Amino acid sequence: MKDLLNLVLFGPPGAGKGTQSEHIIEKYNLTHISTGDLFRKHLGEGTDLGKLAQKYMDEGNLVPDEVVIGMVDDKINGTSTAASGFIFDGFPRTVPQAEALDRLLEGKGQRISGMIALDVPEEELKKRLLARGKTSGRVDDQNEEKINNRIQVYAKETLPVAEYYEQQGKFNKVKGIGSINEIFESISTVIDNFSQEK
Ligand code: B4P
Repeated sequence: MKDLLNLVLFGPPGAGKGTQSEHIIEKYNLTHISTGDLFRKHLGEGTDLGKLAQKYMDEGNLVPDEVVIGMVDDKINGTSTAASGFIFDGFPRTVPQAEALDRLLEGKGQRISGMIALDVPEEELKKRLLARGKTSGRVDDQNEEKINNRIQVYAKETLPVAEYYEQQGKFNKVKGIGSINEIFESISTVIDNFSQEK
């Protein structure tokens, strides 16, 4: 199978992963896999998976690895190969998830092309999430305590994932403050380099 463009979009809660993904999928014709969106869909539909995820999400904790990995596996296998690759948004969030993703892709003769890590200071993250909480109805955006917990969980459980990709020479940091278009331009420059390296 030809080598596709498979990206990991990484960053703390509120860094703009979902926001930038919308632009990236359109420009590069990628299939979007956002574990946060998938869980919110299950939640909305009241599935068993949604009910299980809810108690973790509402508190800003991570959903257990085996649940997340199973859901991503299903999603990858259920996707037709018409797109030019995948963008993984908010996944992997732990090193075991990153290892599982490598194995899943390897089974399909694929690999991660690179990681893009959005860099945003903590004060700005809190401001953005509290602002979104006023309109989104998302329980996890609605008070400072939950937001602080998400940021702490990120530092403890998710940051090691950056190191995992750094060791593979796939880590790329992009400044995540400024206008959405400016940030998208920086991301595009990084992605165009991956494409040339392929
Ligand atoms: P996610 O849905 O991944 O949520 P997020 O980290 O809040 O989102 P993101 O960074 O995408 O922010 P956005 O673009 O929307 O996860 C939610 C929960 O699901 C987790 O806490 C966890 O419980 C669970 N979960 C998900 N994946 C998991 C996994 N792999 N393992 C275990 N558990 C998992 O941007 C935020 C705000 O900033 C928006 O309001 C946006 O308008 C604004 N914004 C964006 N860019 C901006 C800019 N340039 N300037 C100003 N504002 C900007």
